[in-house]
Amino acid sequence: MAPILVDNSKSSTAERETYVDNGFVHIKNPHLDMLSEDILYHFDLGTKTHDLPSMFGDVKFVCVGGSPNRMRSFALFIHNELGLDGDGNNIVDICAGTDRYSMYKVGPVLSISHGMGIPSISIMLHELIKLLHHAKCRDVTLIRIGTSGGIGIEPGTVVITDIAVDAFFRPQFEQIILDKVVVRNTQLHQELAKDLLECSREISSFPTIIGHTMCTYDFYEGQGRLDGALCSFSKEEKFEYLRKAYAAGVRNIEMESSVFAAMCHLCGLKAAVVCVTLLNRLEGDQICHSHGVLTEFQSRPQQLIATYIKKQLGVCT
Ligand code: R2B
Ligand code: URA
Repeated sequence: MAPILVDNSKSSTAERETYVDNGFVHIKNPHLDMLSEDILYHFDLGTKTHDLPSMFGDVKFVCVGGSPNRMRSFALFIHNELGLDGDGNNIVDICAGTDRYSMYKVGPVLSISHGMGIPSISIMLHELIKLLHHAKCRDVTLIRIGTSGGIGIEPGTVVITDIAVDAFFRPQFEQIILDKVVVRNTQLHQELAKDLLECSREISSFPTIIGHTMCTYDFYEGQGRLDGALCSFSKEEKFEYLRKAYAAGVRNIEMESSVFAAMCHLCGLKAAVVCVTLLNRLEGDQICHSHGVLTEFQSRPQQLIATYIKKQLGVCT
């Protein structure tokens, strides 16, 4: 049976079931209305067991990233940057009852880990978007801060994604739903991307650019690496592919941006993807920097987002 293709990538309303109105996240999934309780299983939270509006109602920024440790560090960092009371050591993992994701709340900022790859971040986003709805959050901005491989740019460069593209450089994400391939738009919020680039001008210690981000299903063969356990292509084919990606406007490669962009776009959420590049893929495949260099690189998107959040909240630096 050939799969049925449903192309919703050009229409913003074709399947919009969740939308932002008056700043609130509305969910129109009729099946959810039938539930007497909504259990956000992978967060270990629920509408009956937790008072979600009082726990999360004041959230304005949700920052997500792959690693639980990195998102804890970000929570501590933003705590200091916002000048909140205490030394931050009492910040607890709200999802401590599960080891699927970690979640920290620091004032109006939520910091959540999403693991690696499209399936992992997609599950997290379903539960996060329902959480924002149940908690009656208003005017929320979502930002993915992560790592990536650069193409033709200096390692350590921060790339703000304008649009996420797939492995064929198409600005779309294909979600398989029942027996259909549903094509979704991966456009990110252009004004937010520009505002973030503007913010980066205030931090002179590292380069920041806007570019397309390619999202893949794999780190090795899927990103044209020669150093996986398997490799079914030549060095020449690898470079031809990466050069084509560069010519198509791709400046970095990672593994979550397409579904993140598609889900946020469909739900009308203001969203950005900001990733540091750990290497230049035209120069190699292995990540050989010292732990210290990698830690400093990974702090760069955090510094940029902290600057942006402080500006939005009117916190003086
Ligand atoms: C960036 O880094 C991870 C792979 O090392 C993956 O989660 C991603 O998008
Ligand atoms: N993350 C990726 O997905 N690819 C890289 O090359 C580096 C980090």
